[in-house]
Formats: sequence, structure tokens, C-alpha cells
Amino acid sequence: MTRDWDLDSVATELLACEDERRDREPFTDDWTDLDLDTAYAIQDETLRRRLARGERVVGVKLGLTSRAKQKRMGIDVPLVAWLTDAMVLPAGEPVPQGTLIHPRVEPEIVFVMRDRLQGPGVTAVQALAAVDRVHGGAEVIDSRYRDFRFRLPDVVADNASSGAYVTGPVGVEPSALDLTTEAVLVEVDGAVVDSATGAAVQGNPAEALALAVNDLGRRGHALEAGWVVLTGGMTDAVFAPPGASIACHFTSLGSVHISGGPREDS
Ligand code: OOG
Ligand code: MG
Repeated sequence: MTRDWDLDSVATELLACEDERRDREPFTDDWTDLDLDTAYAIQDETLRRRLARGERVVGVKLGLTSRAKQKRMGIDVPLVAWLTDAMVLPAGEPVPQGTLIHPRVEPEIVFVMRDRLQGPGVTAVQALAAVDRVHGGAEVIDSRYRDFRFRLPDVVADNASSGAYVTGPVGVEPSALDLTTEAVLVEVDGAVVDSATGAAVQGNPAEALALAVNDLGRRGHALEAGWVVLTGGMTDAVFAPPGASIACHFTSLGSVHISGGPREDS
């Protein structure tokens, strides 16, 4: 088998797909032995290019940390990816349809870090002790792969389908709530379509946080003070087309509303 791709050309193609709002088939269809280390190196290369064009790292996101997400995507291994300031969606703003390919929305527990943390070897208890605030949030994911069809190395290289994310307005100290029983209802056009509690995320979102710190540690990075950590979709993601009205109602972390923006025909 000849393979036409390497680290550099995959990074170029992924960023081009993003810029041109174009989806494609997964690289592992051709590059069948693309391994995880190379996939993370591609992810880091795309980050390097985002920074070179003026973006700033604001934190990290975890992906595939709940059974609901793992089952839907057919991959049962969590992953970590980068968040930059270009991905911040202010609360109340619609889904940025003009820059995304096929956005989907998912509810997430979001941590804002008070202290710098360096893994590996960090426990969930230690990780939670470094958290400043817990927020409810919503991620707008947008895979560069057609129909969200990918294998683990593809989605790692694609920065875990990063698109945009909203941090809800309510932020509390971690000691103010039980993360495992914090629940969310996902509403689309006024109908509840899904629900979960924090326990869906690795048993406790603090476990996902520890996983992120330890994974970054192995990759030679720390989790920096002030960074945001998206701990992963608690439920399956919902489509977010123009005209849709999506809400994630958390029990003690308030609600996050995202509109799909105006319908194209209106
Ligand atoms: C991969 C990204 C997963 C999450 O929260 O699980 C993710 C995908 O579903 O396309 O962001
Ligand atoms: Mg997510």
C-alpha cells in the first residue's frame, strides 16, 4: 500500500477543511497504520499553526469520556485536545454556521483552573483541589470528517472535532456541588431529548480532569492556571441546524441556550 499522507500534509489538510468548510473521508482509510503518537503530533502541529496565526491557548477539551458519546462514535477511548480563544462562543451567541461544516451541540461540565497542575500522577482529588470554578457549558463540535465517521487516530489529529464552546454564566466552587449527581436536561425546540448526570463522565468529571492533566503531562505540557477544561459530552450530541433552539438545563449550574441562528430561507 502506498500512503500519500504524512504529519505535515494531514495537518495542512485538516486546517484547510476547517477554513474551507469542507469535510472529507478519514485518513485511516488510506493511512491504516496511523498511530496515536503520530495523531497527537498532528494535533500539536495544527495547534502550532493556529498559534502562528495569532490564536492563544485557553485550555483543553476531553472527548469520548461518557458511554453515550463512546457508543455513538464507536470509540471507547477518551482523548484530549486544545482549545483556543478562536473557539470561545459568548453566551447568547448563535451557532457560528458560517464557519462550521455540520455543527452538533453537547452539554458539558466545565472547570476553570485556579492553580497550575503538572501530571502524570495527579489524582482526581488533587485535580479538583486546583479548580477555581465549575460551570455548566455546551460544546459545538464540528468534525472535519464526513458524517462524523472516523477512527481514534483521525479524531485525535482533528483536535477532537473542536468547533466552539460556551461557558454558562453560573460558576460555583467545586465544594458547592456534588459533581456526580449534577444533572442536565437537553432540550431541542422545547422538547427534552436527553439527560444525564455528571457521573456519566468517567464516574466523576474530576476523573476526566485528572485524565487530562496526566495525559498532558505525558505529552510534556502542564495544565495552566486560568485554563478552561471541557470534561466531555455528558449525553450524545444533538444537531444544531439554522432555526434550531437548544438548551442545556443543569440542576445547580444554570442553563445554557444556543440558537442555530436564522433559517436560510428567512
Ligand atoms: C469527537 C469529540 C468528542 C466529546 O465531548 O466527547 C467530544 C466527536 O464526537 O466528534 O467533544
Ligand atoms: Mg465535547
